Amino acid sequence: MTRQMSSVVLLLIVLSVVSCTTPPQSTEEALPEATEEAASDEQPEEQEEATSADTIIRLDPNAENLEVWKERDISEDPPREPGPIKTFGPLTFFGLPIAMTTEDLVAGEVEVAFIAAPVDMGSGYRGAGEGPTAMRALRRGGGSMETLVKWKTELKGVDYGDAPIDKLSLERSMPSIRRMVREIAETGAIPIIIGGDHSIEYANVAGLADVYGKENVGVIHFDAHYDAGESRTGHLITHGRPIRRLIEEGHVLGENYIQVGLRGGWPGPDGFEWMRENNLRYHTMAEIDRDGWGAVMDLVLDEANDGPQYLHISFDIDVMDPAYTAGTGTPVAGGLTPREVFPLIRGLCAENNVVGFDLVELAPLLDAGYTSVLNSKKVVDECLTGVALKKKGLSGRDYLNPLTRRDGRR
Ligand SMILES: [Mn+2]
Repeated sequence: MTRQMSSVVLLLIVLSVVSCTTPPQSTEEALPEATEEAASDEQPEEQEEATSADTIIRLDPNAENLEVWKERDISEDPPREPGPIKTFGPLTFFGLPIAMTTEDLVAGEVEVAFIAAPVDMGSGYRGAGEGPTAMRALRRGGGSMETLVKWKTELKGVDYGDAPIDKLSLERSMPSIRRMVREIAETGAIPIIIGGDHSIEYANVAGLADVYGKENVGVIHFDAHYDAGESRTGHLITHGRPIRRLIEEGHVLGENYIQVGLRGGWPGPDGFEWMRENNLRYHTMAEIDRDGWGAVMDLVLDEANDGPQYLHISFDIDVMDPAYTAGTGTPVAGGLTPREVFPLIRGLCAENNVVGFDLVELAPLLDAGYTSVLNSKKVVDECLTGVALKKKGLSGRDYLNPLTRRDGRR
């Protein structure tokens, strides 16, 4: 079977234009009644809004007329044996070889396949669409002195190209991202999806559930924001509501959904009530401030073990403090530090059967000094180090290589 792999080139496919039928509300209308101070902390586009049924913009992953997936034209390609292709010069995630087809994944016994999902229509603050470009471009700053394990040596990884999104429509972009995630997962490889805004988490987790079964995948969701909002201006999916969709469509059980890092002005009491009614587990910055990071980190690791067999991690870089990830569309003060995030991510990926990972909301045009992309890349690096540790039998949340820490002799 010939698979259409969407390489970077496929992004240039001209897609038919979908007209948005619902005029956006003005920011003024969308703002809740609130004090000036509270309003300034909240993102207007995150506000809840009841939408009447006749203005809902359809989100039907099975509708053929919403499918923008195209067969890649391989008629001009030179004949070759299937397998990963090493590149010399073209930028790929972590400098990995590229794969164009599922045959390449299978022939290369690929264990980790990166894709880009350069969506930024779901944010309202454009720029996250360039996240994958920045992640591919950053060549420096790798390695793990903590473990002395090189995941690129231990795991077979590839850059599987870009999902063929419709830059003018979130609704049309979800099915093709979901299909690509499914395609990777069906080979047994771990899809690593680089966004793009957080709307893509819906497609990512739904795609994993297509393969591993509904309610068989748990999710750890790192975010400053609630991301379980109701529809907004007719949109059932934006970067503020992937969780709501995943729970309501039954892909993930609420009790297997764990949020970390919530802070700022969203949600209000209704959102917390909704999470409790649906048995979601959450750890706010208020809890972390009260109990300390070590205690909450151990709790998150324990909760990840207390769930279904498969785990997806969704990492919104705005969970970190804007001091470390200024390059994001909706920053919120008072977040996690890299020193808190990195060992937790490494531990989660070392202890669990991680079947998917996404990193979202990196907006490199707002990223002064490369700090955001450097920290973002390290987050992915830490997870894959964890996956490699698990493969080597060095599992355990606290593993550190004995050579790289004080051993009492000196
Ligand atoms: Mn988010």
